Amino acid sequence: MKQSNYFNPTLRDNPADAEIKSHQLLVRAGFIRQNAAGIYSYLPLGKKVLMKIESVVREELNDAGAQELLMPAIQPAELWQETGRWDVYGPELMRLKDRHDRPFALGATHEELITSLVRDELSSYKQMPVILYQVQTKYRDERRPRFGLLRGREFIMKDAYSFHSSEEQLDDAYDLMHETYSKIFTKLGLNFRPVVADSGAMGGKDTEEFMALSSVGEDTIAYSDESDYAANTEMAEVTVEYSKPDESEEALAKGEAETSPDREIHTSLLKVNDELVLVLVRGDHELNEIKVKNLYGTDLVENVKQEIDVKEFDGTIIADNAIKSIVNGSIKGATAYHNVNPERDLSIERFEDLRFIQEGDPSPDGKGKIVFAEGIEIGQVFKLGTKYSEAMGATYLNEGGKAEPIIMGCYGIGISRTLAAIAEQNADENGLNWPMSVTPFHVHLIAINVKNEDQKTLSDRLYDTIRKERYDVLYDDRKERAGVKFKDADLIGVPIRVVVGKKAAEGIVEVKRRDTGESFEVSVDELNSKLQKLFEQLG
Ligand code: 9G3
Repeated sequence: MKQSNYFNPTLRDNPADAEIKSHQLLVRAGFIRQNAAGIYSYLPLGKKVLMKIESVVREELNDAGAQELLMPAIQPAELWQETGRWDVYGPELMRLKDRHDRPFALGATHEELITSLVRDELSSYKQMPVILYQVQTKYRDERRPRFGLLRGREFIMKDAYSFHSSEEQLDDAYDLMHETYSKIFTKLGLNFRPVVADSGAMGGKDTEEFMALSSVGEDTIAYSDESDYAANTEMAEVTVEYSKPDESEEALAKGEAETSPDREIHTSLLKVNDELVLVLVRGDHELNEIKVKNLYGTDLVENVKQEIDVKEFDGTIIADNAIKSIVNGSIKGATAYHNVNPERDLSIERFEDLRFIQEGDPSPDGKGKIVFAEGIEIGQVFKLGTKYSEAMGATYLNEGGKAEPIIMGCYGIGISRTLAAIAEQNADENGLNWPMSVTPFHVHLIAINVKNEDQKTLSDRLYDTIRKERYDVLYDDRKERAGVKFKDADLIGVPIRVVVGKKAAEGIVEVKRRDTGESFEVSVDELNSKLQKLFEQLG
């Protein structure tokens, strides 16, 4: 492709609303343009990368035996009413009316749609297992779209759904998709980790997220420095055993006393369902309300802003396990106490794991210590069970001829989000830097001075000979100064650059790697073997 007529508007400056480098660079390098908040156009360079990511995803999914289909983005409201989700989701679910005033949703995801499809088609255990997938545009009206493609209101997702006649079959599909995702993200050159995303109970893994490590990620991962244990910090369980130091217990006294944080008792008053519960955590820890929700099996947990006197409180008191380690502790606030010995002075109903895990805590699998990292969620795998098939009457006849609800799994990859994550992980201060697996072009050919006959002739010739080797070549044949061409080439981030300059007459060109900046002078007749070697290195 010759840049002299390529639609690739590059910019010198960062767009005002772009806060992270992948967003800044994708706009400046002419890969995307915003049309509205969280809504983007992919220009030719961006579209080429999207297609490469999709082809890696398709290759691995097809290899795994999944079958590609395509569902509509416009979904009849009735389907979402059958599962009750029409009323569960608020303004995030984009809705519209057709010309007959009938209500529709713009697809945020496709569980309802796919279940309505299979309930008419899958009727026997003999037809399962089956994994169906699509690559489709999704719509979610995020309150605060930001970070470019990382959190958009229209985005591209590969969503897959699996259908089974037994839990074992679902487990096999789940494991197969987990393995397939690892292959995909490895091929895309991402630094990623699968993360336990559901109730931290090890083994009961029915939801995992694939996180691309990045400081701009919105999720925090707790992972072991010695094993492959990794979980969302809100899910990670704390397995520290606490015991009381042998220290003489002083008499309880009113009033404040200076103690170290690990001897302080922090109280949180919560309304759980409709019951008041006082939760105690040690001063150097933080209450994890998700764990309170999981403990009581409810989402109805809210903070009650009210000062209480723990000695007067006659509701339920529960404590994080670390409270067991406190001797002569202190409680601050309106009604302060010191020399508090929790098990002696407070009627604690139960000790549980209620705190957020911290860096340095032992990994729950007993191997190594916990380290934190930010991550971008680029994929997720779910065991759905029969939630949708029961709600929508999708049943099959089992071996005994009895109708059973179909058992389902679902598996997503954020395609456009993955593009941004790859950009985020590989970019440097000069611009984008694409791995060979997704780069929009393999070689960036630059003629320094197209008015110079030697340079122009040689460049035109190389443009043909390099493409004959099946390389995709972006040829900068513009009447621009060298500096402009190099800046644009750094921005766009094609992995290998061939520069035709002053030594064209001697048949010498420069070959340069975008990732390391290494450059080599090469004679024209060695060029193709040099490119071949570089390709092997860059994989
Ligand atoms: C909605 C809206 C937002 C949503 C959902 C529904 C997230 C919703 C969860 C999933 C689960 C899996 C298939 C592919 C992998 C993920 N945000 N989820 O269901 F209406 Cl507005 O999407 N779906």
